[in-house]
Amino acid sequence: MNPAALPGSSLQTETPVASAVRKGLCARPKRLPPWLFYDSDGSHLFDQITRLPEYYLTRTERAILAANAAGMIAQAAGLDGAEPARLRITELGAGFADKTRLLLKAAVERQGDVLYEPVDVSASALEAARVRIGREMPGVRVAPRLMDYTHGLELEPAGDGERRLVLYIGSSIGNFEPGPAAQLLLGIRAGLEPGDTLLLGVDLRKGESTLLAAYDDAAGVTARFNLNLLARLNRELGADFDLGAFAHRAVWNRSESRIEMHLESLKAQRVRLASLGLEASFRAGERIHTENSYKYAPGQAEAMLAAAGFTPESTWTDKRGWFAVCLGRAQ
Ligand code: AVI
Repeated sequence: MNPAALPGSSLQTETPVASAVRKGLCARPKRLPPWLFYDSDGSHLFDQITRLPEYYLTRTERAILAANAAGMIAQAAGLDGAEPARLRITELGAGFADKTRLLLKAAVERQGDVLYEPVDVSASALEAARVRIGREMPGVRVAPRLMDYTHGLELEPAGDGERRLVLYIGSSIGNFEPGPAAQLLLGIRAGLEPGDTLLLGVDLRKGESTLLAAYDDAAGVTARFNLNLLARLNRELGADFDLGAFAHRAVWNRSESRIEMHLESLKAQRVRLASLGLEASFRAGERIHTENSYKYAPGQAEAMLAAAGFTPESTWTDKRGWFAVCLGRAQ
């Protein structure tokens, strides 16, 4: 049996982590969802990834925002022919990175102050964002919203004379398969009023060697990030994964236009997950698929916005055309 149910297993009180792992390790091929990366160690490793020389995404998007933040804010506030409105800014994911700050600063410069609503499932991430932004950015009032935005956005409408600008930056949309990505955008649109806007950051297709280096860096940080997933299962589910017996693999899947991350078993082995009452067996060379990161063609993000009920108004990109930030207005 692979994985085998061991005596004493109980499905009754399973946490989301436990049930995702049970489902993923019973699937063929085996897979684990990428949200499992982000425990405390994984979040720190991701933070290190964003500063790696090979990981061009964060610094390219930041440069686009730095050059265009004032224009983005002005456009979101009302270059669509309507009276310019005050903006409130809602961010999907609790960002306190300097990318978000660039937009908050531009909004404060334009309208004196701004209400900032970070949306996240993690209360501690929201609290950290509230404390840091509140302390470091006078003029920004932080109103955290504890919510899983992948199941839709339930927000009070913006006030009179106000419009909401939703930020979904960092190419986070790229970690969703096309169907769920389209559903996610529809869910965001459903939570907005006509005239509100969505600023979407997407990573664009580029040469294979650049892509592979970004997901398999020389210092091995991305490998540690991927392997931390198994370490997390050891910590949280009483598993006995031998981290030395699995290797990080990054693959460019050209036909699907995505980087895939896998964990490859270096030998035939059995792994016990005590709190799941499961034993998983692996063949030598067998992989667990842990992440997809889609890379979009120029114009594709605008088409995705249009399909979800947004009018794509502007796209900002860098000189090399590596990353795009698109503004769509809710119809
Ligand atoms: C969060 N997300 C956009 C990252 C990406 O590039 O797909 C996650 C990541 N995985 C490996 N490196 C970074």
